[in-house]
Amino acid sequence: MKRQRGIALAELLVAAAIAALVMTALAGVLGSVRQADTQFSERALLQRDARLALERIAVMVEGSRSLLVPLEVTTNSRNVLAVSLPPTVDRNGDGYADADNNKNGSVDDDISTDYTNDGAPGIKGIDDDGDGTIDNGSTSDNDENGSIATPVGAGTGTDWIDAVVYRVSGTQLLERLPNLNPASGADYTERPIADNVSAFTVTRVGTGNRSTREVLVQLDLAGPGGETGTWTRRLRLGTR
Ligand SMILES: [Ca+2]
Ligand SMILES: [Ca+2]
Ligand SMILES: [Ca+2]
Ligand SMILES: [Ca+2]
Repeated sequence: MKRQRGIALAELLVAAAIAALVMTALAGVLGSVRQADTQFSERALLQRDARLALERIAVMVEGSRSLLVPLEVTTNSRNVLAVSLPPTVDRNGDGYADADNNKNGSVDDDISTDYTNDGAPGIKGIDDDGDGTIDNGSTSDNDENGSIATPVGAGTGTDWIDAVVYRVSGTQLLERLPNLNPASGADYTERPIADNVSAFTVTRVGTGNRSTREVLVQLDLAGPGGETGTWTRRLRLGTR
């Protein structure tokens, strides 16, 4: 009996030691599972945010009739994208397109020399031509390139080109939309549509066909936990 009790004590000690080892190992496994889960969650969140933002952009670009920025002549990538508000957008449901400023049933049909009717060269607050200066030139220089194209808008300006703009401010991607029943092209609101933005890159795609316009839109996100990702969409105007 005495001998057996001695064995029992030794077994108990061994069992305790094994249990401690197992607990330590388990804690390590749980720790790495938790870390992987956090990384996976951040990756999933970034992916969701990127897809939502790019889908929003796609709705506007694919519904639009004109690509404003990057400019027609531009081959360089830009960090800004601007299109005319799609004629299908009627946010207040009054039966007139939001872009039909004079509500006569046709969109953007009374454009003056300031195409966007915002009192600024090109699109207000945007460096249209990417020369490093915002709103340089005269208000009738609609691409800010220093020369006035002829003929310019011949109308009185009651139904201008309503710009939808995507640009980065800090680490946010902003969407600019005209307000409802805007008094002018300077009557708009910007809202963030993505956080954790490290880069927004827009490139005109040469389609070899003058009647179509395409852009490649790339969104780079970098989460606070260190996860990063790049998402792209190639968008053709006038397909929605
Ligand atoms: Ca109109
Ligand atoms: Ca308009
Ligand atoms: Ca303008
Ligand atoms: Ca400029």
